[in-house]
Amino acid sequence: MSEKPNKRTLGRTLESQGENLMRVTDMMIKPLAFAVAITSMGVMTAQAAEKHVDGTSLAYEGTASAVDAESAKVVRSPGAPDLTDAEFEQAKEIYFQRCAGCHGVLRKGATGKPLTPDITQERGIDYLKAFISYGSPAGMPNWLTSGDFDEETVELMAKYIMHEPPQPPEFSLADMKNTWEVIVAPEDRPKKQMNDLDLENIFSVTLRDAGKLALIDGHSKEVVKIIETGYAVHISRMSASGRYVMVIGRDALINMIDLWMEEPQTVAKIKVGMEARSVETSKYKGWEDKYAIAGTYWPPQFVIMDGDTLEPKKIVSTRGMTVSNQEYHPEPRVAAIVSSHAHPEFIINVKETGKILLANYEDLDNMNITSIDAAEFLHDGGWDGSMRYFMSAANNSNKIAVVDAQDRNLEALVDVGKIPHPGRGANFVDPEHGPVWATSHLGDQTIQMIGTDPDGHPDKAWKVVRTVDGQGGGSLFVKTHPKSTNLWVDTALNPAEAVSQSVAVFDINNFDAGYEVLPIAEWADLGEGPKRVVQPEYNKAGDEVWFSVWNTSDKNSAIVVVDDKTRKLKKVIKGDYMVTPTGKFNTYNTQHDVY
Ligand code: DHE
Repeated sequence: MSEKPNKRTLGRTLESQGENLMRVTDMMIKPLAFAVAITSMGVMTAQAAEKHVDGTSLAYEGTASAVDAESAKVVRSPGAPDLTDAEFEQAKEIYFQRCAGCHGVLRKGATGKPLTPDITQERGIDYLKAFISYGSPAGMPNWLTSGDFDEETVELMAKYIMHEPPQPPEFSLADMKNTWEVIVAPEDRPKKQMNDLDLENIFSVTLRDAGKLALIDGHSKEVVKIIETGYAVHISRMSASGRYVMVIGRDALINMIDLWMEEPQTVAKIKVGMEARSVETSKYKGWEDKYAIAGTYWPPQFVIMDGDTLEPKKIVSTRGMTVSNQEYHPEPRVAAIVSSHAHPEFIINVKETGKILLANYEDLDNMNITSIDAAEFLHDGGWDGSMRYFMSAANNSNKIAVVDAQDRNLEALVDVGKIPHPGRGANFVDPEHGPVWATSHLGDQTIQMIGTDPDGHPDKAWKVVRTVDGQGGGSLFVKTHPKSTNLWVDTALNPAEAVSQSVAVFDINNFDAGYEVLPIAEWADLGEGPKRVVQPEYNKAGDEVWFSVWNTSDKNSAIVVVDDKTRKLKKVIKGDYMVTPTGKFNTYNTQHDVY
């Protein structure tokens, strides 16, 4: 793993993430383990637990925070049981690793309930201990009965959350500049491509737990280069020119990789905060590659950087009022960011406030930001086929927010299934309903198509025009390609192994025929492990689909390439370097927003 300020914590974090995912899944497979789970209303039955699917989303969102627990300052609070310094430190570390993903760093609540002292002190220690021990049907794990915590740890955590939440430090322009490194200055970079790679068909593959990224040639399937990155790269995005790959890790480190160098390499890097998930570059005509932007989970802000060097220019806080209760939220995390093609703007999802910001980058000193009220817990999303409308999942509101990037306003809020999770979604022309954009769901088995053509099909626009059942809940990503008639749906977090290790594929011209299941993990022939099949991604030609077979870091993983037309196995890419592949991003499709 690459060098990081809080390496000690992160090592353990990585292990616990894998374990956490496995543990929650276990509980879902054996619902009796939930039988004693209590709620504020009483005891939860095994039957209720069996129906309950939120364990899936918990496994997804409950991963450890990259924020360094040691950096958060302890505040002792009146009315809370005393703790020694050592106990505080221990509890803080456990909280950041196990609890912050759902309850938020400042415990103001996200998908988990708020845990501020006004609430926790009123509930009292016995209630808190029971809750931590046995969990709840709303997704709180049963930390004691699962064997993760002993009685002492339960008591420690109950006491800890009765104190004010320790706040990690802010991250200023000076802090960013301290981490900023231009490894090859723009004037020293090549003026033309210095290698003979097909730069339109490279896959940038996250090797999550190795702290690395693999660039793989889409034709030969050979590794072009393995590049050291930050901790757990989350996504790659392409610069508008297609020359630079921008990758961001959970630890908020951005690597800017120049594909024109004889051997592609990192030419600039910067840490923009303590925890992050999103990066993008300016794509509006005349502004290509001028700026880059990154959004952070902690601190809650985004930063606009120089597109050639990553020099940080402008930081904007996202703290503010929620759209529903108009209540102050101290920690609204920045989720997906896309680059507008209609105006020189970035479109930014602010998760906890439910606001979508249109940040205009024409004049950073007099910055114009349009704030659109959408719905809470905005997460991922992508463009409709015309690239005028941004389709964004407000996942715990069970809605898709549609932003008109041209008119800069909210076009619609569409009710969909439970916890929509589209990735960037999938665009195609439905034989009955015209142009649609599709999403699958973490919380149910449905895949839903929303009409996206207000001019040609006004009666269908911004309505769910078709719902089909897939293999089950726990779906993270759907994908198709303009040249394909297949719609691929993963179910990576489904509790049943047979489902999480395979994908469903629909014929978009014949949904009535149902779906075919391809046993992707079995094809990879990897031996033991969870082997979750995640994130379909097309090659440039649209005739191959690549799937990650995501195993734990101590076991073998692979990428499986499927022929799109025949739906037959084409190639298994594996090797010692293939550690926990998660996302993979085709250069051309990512650059041009083809999905
Ligand atoms: Fe992701 C996209 C956040 C867990 C793999 N993930 C995103 C985006 C956000 C996000 C905000 C959209 C970025 C954009 O478009 O600008 N992801 C989060 C979380 O907060 C969450 C729930 C918990 C966490 O602690 O990170 C989370 N994500 C995961 C995983 O467990 C996955 C499966 C494996 C991993 O890397 O940890 C995962 N997320 C991905 C991938 C994308 C992504 C592959 C990009 C999909 C695409 O096609 O664009």
